[in-house]
Amino acid sequence: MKKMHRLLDEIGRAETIAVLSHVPPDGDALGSMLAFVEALAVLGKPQARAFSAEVPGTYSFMPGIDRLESGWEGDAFDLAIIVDCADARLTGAFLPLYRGAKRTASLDHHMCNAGNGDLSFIDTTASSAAQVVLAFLGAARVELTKSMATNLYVGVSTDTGNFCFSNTNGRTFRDAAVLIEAGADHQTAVTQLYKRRSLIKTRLIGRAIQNLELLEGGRVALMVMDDPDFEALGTTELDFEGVVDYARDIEGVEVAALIRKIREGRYRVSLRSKFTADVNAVAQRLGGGGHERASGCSVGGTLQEARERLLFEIDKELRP
Ligand SMILES: [Mn+2]
Repeated sequence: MKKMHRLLDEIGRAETIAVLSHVPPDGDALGSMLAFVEALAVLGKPQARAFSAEVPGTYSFMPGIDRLESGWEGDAFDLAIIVDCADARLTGAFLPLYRGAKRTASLDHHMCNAGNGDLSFIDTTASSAAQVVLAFLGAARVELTKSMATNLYVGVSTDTGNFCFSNTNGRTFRDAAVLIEAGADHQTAVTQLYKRRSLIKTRLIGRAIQNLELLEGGRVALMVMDDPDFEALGTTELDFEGVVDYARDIEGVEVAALIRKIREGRYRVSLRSKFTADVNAVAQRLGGGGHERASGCSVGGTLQEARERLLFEIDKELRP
């Protein structure tokens, strides 16, 4: 709390303030930035600016999203604040802005945050950076507006897979309750974030499901997408996000994999597991990595070779 007040002092002294996060931004990065920059106006700094080189279309509904600026020039900022960012280098094109600022501060929830900034608030018990921002707003006695609440709610919701991931805890729900009571537009957020999908992506999912096969007595589900499949659909890289989950969610399946061609002789593999199999180990043995329940790698060779190597490695993680 004492440290939070030191940040308030820094804000008070600064004439020019920039708020930054990682690129490309996710819901937590955007929600944390937007709520913070709005709060800075309440704290007497309406000239504070927030930056993001791009904004994925999914988040275009977020209140105040248009005030994010994609570039800057001019003098060094008195204070640069980064949110949801374990490493300042993740700010991409804004790294010179951050490095050039006279003072820096960081608000984050990542375990691996090395403590960027002159002042840093790293709270790994928070499921999202939005909750670290919420704690700061509480310490600063900034009254939550409806738009701040909605933006922070988007951060909490997206970083916890809408309250499903293992980082969801009691505090997640307590903070979410505070945001809902402050007027967070939870219905709009949920509809925009989770009930919206392009026709192309919907068809891609259909195609992937059509090509799905069950192996190992139904414990492994494999989706293979060869290029004619998705080229015909006009998909982009982003459309593949989450497709493999449809395979994982089949009853009895422990490991799911989506193999798709990225170029001749090279296949991209997305891996998911449900309860016990360590797909991080699978991916690492194939030169990739990730988490125990979600990982990825790329495998060379013909489709047949890639498939065999992958299944061989998956097999080792299947407990009898
Ligand atoms: Mn986050």
